[in-house]
Amino acid sequence: FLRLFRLRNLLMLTILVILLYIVKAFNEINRVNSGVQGKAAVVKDSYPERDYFVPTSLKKIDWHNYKQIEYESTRQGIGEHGVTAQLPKSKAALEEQLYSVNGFNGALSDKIPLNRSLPDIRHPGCKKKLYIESLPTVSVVVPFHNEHWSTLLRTAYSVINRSPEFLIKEVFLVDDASTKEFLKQKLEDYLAHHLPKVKVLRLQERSGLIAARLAGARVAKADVLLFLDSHTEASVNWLPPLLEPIALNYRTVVCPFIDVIAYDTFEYRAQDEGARGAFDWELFYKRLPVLPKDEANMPEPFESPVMAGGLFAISRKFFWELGGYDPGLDIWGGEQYELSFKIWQCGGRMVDAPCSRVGHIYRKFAPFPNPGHGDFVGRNYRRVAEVWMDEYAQYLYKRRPHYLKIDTGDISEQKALRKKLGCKSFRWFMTQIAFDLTAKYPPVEPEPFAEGRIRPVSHPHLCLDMHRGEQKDILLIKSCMQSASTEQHFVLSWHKDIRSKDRNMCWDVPDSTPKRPVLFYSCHLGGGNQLWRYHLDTKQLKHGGNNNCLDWEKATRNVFINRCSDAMSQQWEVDRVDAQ
Ligand code: UD2
Ligand code: MN
Repeated sequence: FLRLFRLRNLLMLTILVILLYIVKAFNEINRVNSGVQGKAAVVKDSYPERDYFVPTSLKKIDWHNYKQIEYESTRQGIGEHGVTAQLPKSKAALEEQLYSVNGFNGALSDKIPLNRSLPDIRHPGCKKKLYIESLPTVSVVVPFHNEHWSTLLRTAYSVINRSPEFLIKEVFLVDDASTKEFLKQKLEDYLAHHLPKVKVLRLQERSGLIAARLAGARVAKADVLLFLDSHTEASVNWLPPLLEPIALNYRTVVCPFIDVIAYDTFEYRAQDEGARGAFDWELFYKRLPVLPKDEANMPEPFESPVMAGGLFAISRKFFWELGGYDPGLDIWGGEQYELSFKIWQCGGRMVDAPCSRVGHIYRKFAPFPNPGHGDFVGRNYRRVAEVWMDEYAQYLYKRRPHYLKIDTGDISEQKALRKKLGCKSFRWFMTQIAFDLTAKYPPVEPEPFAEGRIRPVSHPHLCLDMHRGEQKDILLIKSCMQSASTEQHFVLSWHKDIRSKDRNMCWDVPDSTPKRPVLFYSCHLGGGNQLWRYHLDTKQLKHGGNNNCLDWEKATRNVFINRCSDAMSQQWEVDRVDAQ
């Protein structure tokens, strides 16, 4: 009996040990990474049980790559640490030439190392922030059309050098039919030698950035798609802050803070310390102040209504659930709104991660020729408006009536998708998510307070005149034209600025010393130098919060600001004034 008992015990013990081993091995496979820098990690390729990533551990670890940080701190040379750089005068001709084809200083870029160091300008709280040790893998997708060689490669280097190796499954540079010979001939070869993880996909014909991103996304295999522009630089520990919110909820989309790489000096600096992405009713991208509750919570991720467009991470699963981008969007523009509206209206959410910072070269001008596709931006906007914006589309059309004549092409699939996913209304988006937008950008602008010609009470045959009204032009006084022509037609808008009728140029007083002129600058809606008030009783045009009024001198016909007084030369008549 004793022998039997022992045998049974032994058997059970053996089974137990075997079972323990199986569980341990299973756990090992499931571990997405060891989390510790440098240690080999097991990365799972597919998730048969679920088709999106679910973390296997919520333990938080320090993801900083201190070896890389230490190495970068020792680097010296032109453009290192993101300080302002410049070329010697002797290179002016080359500089000019590469400027005109790129819209930025390509010649200077060529002199700055491809793996240059960057300053750590993150919120101090980021330096100690921990992220879960189990993070999803990433496919980076970078569309490019005739990108300058060194800025394109610097994008790739920054991704490879500043990311944990085992999280980057692949990097795709998607060539949107570039015509530069160097890009066509040498890119694959260079990458194979220097950055083997980085692959090139080529589109047969110029199709635009949306088609290029879609092409990359279609072949991507990692859990998360991460899109970048082709002239960006990822900065210290940028990846974990983008991935953690997605690991915790696959329907969360995450954008990094976008820093500025100066197009002329390649200086790396912040554009601001965060903002909520928004738009005006011509669909220009705008930035609204961070909400106080989010400000108090920095540097935690905060919700943002729309993305800037080029730089974001999204789970592959959620991207395709949303149908990717509308493939009918052509070349450039509008896709940032389409995806943002879809994300919010169809059950996702979007956050900005302050601890993830990526630099971007904002070009001085876009150097690409229109590939003969007509007004593709207008058509894209109209597609987005028709499918997603419901009754709010009219506010766009009111400002851009010609959009109503643009043929959108077939949008039935987009509409069917919206129905299939049971997406919420645009009104819901405007009131629940972008609730702070309409105060600054009202769909229907209040009528201007006053409008028309502005003339001295004492000399009604003279009119204020903007001449061409270009940046930094001076406000003049001239003989009045018969009917108010655009040069003499001013709008005292509800923004409390005085502007040209249709050109968005505003009276601005950069120097408020008496006798200094009034200049024209693009309207910034920020008050300050552009703040004016018309006093119905005294007929004065009073500037800003100071005690300056608009004045002029008959002898010289100069118009300027001056200390407010009861001088006749400070009294002005406006054609039409809303007396209320
Ligand atoms: C912004 C976005 C950009 C995109 C665009 C609206 C940022 C920093 N940038 O304009 O990503 O959302 O708004 O559509 O948020 N490209 C092509 N084919 C083309 C044109 C461009 O592949 O026909 C590439 C280009 O090389 C770049 C990317 O698409 O990598 C974006 O173009 P951009 O840099 O001219 O756009 P940007 O930054 O002015
Ligand atoms: Mn760009």
